[in-house]
Amino acid sequence: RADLAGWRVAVVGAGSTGRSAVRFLQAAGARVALTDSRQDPPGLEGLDRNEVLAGGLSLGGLDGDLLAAQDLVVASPGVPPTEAALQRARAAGVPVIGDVELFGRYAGAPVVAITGSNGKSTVTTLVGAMFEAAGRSVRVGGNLGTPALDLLDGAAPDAYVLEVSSFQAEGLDRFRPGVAVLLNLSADHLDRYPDEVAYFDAKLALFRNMGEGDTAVLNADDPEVRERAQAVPAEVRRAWFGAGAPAAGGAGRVERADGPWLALGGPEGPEPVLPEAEWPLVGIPNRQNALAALAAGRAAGLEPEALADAMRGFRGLPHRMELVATVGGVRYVNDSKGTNVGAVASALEGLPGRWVWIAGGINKGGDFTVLRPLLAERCREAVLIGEAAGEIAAAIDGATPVHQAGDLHAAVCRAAAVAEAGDTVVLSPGCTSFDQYPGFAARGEDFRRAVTALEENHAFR
Ligand code: UMA
Ligand code: ADP
Repeated sequence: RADLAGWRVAVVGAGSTGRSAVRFLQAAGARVALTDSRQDPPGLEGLDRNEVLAGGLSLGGLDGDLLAAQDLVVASPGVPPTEAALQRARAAGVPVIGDVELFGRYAGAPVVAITGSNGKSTVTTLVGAMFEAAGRSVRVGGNLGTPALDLLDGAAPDAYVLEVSSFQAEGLDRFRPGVAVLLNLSADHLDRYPDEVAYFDAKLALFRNMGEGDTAVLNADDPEVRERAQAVPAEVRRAWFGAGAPAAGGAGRVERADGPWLALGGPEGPEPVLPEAEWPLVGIPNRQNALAALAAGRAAGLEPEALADAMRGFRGLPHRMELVATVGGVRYVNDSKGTNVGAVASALEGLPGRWVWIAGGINKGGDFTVLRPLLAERCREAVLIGEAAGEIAAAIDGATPVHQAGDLHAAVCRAAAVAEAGDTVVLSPGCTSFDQYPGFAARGEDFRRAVTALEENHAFR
């Protein structure tokens, strides 16, 4: 990091990424500046303000003049590259990069990077667990939560596992992961990108600098991924995963006398790793996640026994198809992290029987009309909350009964009233939570509270 000493570097955005970048750059001896659209962003207490001020602290608007006077700009993922202040910096010849790019320049160990529209956090966590099961030291983070630069603290581990969002991939320049996973591609973030293609292109940037000796782990069952994989450089080894028999180097399924197994594709054919019945998570999307992790773990050089151990012990993440409780014969499932239409579709498809679907929040440009056939077939009622309630109601009108509720607690009460024994009530909002909550986790916890209240009421009766 010595090469950063004395550099003038501005960090754009004072969220968790920005703060991690400031800490990293200060430790490297750079002269750091910080700018944020907000007048008083929370969380600046943890930073050495005097040091920050060494380069300048500019709040209440992104400061293009400040950025144009730097040697380097590190932009937070939430700041679109089209932002005028960033364009100003670029026009002045100042390189603008993201935190994952900076991380990659100083990461002293191989990186497994995971991207895609849905399932990233799940796969990232599982691949991390695979390294641990193999007795390797590993640091796991990125979009998942711990900013990439914070993973560089202390001695280098054996490997890094990083969830990379499309926003983070946009800030890449030379970043070259040894193994990179493309889980799936479906529409998301259309509030930031002009169209689906631009969003897909952003994700593909993760693979741009990969070459000989690297592995791209790709979803064979996703037509969009198959098509777009042509953009991955030809020298990169392809490890395909899917529900069929595994290709050499990839992952898939084989039928054995005792049932289906998750398997690796070995040089002499399929190598069964784990009986599917021993994989703890439910649903086809989660099985895809298991297969992707299996192929990635193998590509990273981990032994099949360790891969099997990690899969067997995996409990999934909260707020992703999490069974909260069963009350009066009705199952309540928290899928608060389902924030785009693709995630909702896979969540609803995978639920047995009939369900009451709770959705809404802020729509990121998702097209809810595609859910109509599925809703018509199996939805008892759609209970809608938040800013997008009216818009979603209009999109699904006639396909299923619709009820607009004020907030999540009212929505859970309404759902409980219309659900019948054997049904599932599922919060899979297809929207962000920012109109009513600080994030998806707070929304999911509120759902849990509402269900717990319901449970107590039920017990009382
Ligand atoms: N800001 C500006 N101007 C802007 C936009 C933002 O000044 O135009 C400022 C805000 O005032 C705020 C700061 O930037 O002070 C927020 O930065 P940020 O939005 O980049 O968010 P971080 O707190 O740095 O968190 C980011 C990721 N957030 C986004 O990409 C929006 C986190 O993913 C990630 O966990 C974290 O970095 C660590 O890597 C969250 C997310 O929602 C979970 N990701 C999206 C998703 O998963 O769909 C991509
Ligand atoms: P991400 O980090 O990409 O947002 P998560 O692992 O947090 O992914 O899962 C987010 C949501 O996406 C979950 O709530 C679940 O409903 C859905 N999901 C998970 N895995 C998949 C998959 N492989 N395909 C489609 N949807 C998925």
